[in-house]
Amino acid sequence: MKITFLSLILLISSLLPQSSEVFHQRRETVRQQLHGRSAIILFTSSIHMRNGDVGFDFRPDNDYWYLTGHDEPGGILMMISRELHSTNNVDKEILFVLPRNPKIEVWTGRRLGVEGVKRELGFNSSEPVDSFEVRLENLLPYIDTLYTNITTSNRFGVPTIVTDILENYDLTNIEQKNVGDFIHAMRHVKSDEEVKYLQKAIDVTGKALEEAMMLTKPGLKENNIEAAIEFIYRDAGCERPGFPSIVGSGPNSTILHYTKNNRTMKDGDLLLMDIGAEYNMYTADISRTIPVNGRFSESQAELYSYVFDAQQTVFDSVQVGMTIKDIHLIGKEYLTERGFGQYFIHGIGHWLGLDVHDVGGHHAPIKIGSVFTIEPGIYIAEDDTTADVRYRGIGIRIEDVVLMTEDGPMWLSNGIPKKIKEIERIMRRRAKRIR
Ligand SMILES: [Mn+2]
Repeated sequence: MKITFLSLILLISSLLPQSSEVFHQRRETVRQQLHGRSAIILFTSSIHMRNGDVGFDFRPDNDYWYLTGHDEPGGILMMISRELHSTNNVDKEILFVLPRNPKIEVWTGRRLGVEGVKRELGFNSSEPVDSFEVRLENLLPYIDTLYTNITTSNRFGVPTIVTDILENYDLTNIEQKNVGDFIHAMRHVKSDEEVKYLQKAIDVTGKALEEAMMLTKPGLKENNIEAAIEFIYRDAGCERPGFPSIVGSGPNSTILHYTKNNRTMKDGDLLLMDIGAEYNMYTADISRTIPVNGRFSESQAELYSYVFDAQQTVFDSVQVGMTIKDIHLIGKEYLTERGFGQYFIHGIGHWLGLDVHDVGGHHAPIKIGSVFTIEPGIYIAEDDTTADVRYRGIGIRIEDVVLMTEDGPMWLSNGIPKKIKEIERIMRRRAKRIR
């Protein structure tokens, strides 16, 4: 392809962070669905302490991020319905943030603060988090429905300023609902811009997998490969892995979410890598299974071809309107017909986006703009006497990402080596590399 100056500019600009206008538009779309005396409170977590005075790395809550684009701990978004806004003199939306504080910022880095939020995130109204309690206290008598993003899985991250209010105030006349009712349907369908971020995350993950194929050999440890993978992410400007990298060899290939990654790889092992770089908050999720010595054994190749063909069969039958459950049954049936259905012990895939297991659920229909994974697998533990001895200790998963388009399903992870011959060819190249 001939790259002109203009197309180069477009290529670069297309990967800029989303503009504040995108987030503003999303809030407007949410507000159109907010009726009567209702309000939304969306929080993002504070820093969680890891040990002593060291905190875990911060990453914003996805629903919060999706509506604000604010990437700092401790923020709270308050939005009210149009009706409430027109009958009361209350701001239609306020972003509460940690205020500027030079004495703290010299330790932990610059904050946007109230003025920065207005200037850079396009909010008309922003206040320090300390004002949140009074603002909510004033609002409560006027509302009958309160939408929040507090769920059972994230409730430990809810700032105390929110939990205190929910515990100490009389909310018996207020129905509490999950804000996901509005936001998750929006998050499910990806814009062109979101697909570009996902594509970048996937491309970098593919590069990392090729690098892993070139490095892997008997005697190296799983963590050597994990380190090479995550080096590529950071080197390419990705923020972090979207989930803990799974790099499991030999018997560890049959453990679905193995993340210790510290075993020495042996001749004859398979190595299963299930990994994903995160770029601009969007995560990839790709799995490849490779032979540690560079050549699949006969029984490994046999099971690999079943998994490979199961994945392609599912892809070939995917249509708009099907659910993840529907396509799961297609993959399950394929492997069952070959005698290995009982060793396919997880779902065929999931939605992908800001979360690796993105919002939507197994019963939501595939739409144009849906992004999801197809990841059949066969896992036969070393001591599984239900399988022929030559298959024991083999764990295989192949996972790729699909975008549903008007012309049908499209692989977003096309080109990452997957066929047995491609993988073996790449692994022969490792001999030429110095390590
Ligand atoms: Mn997955």
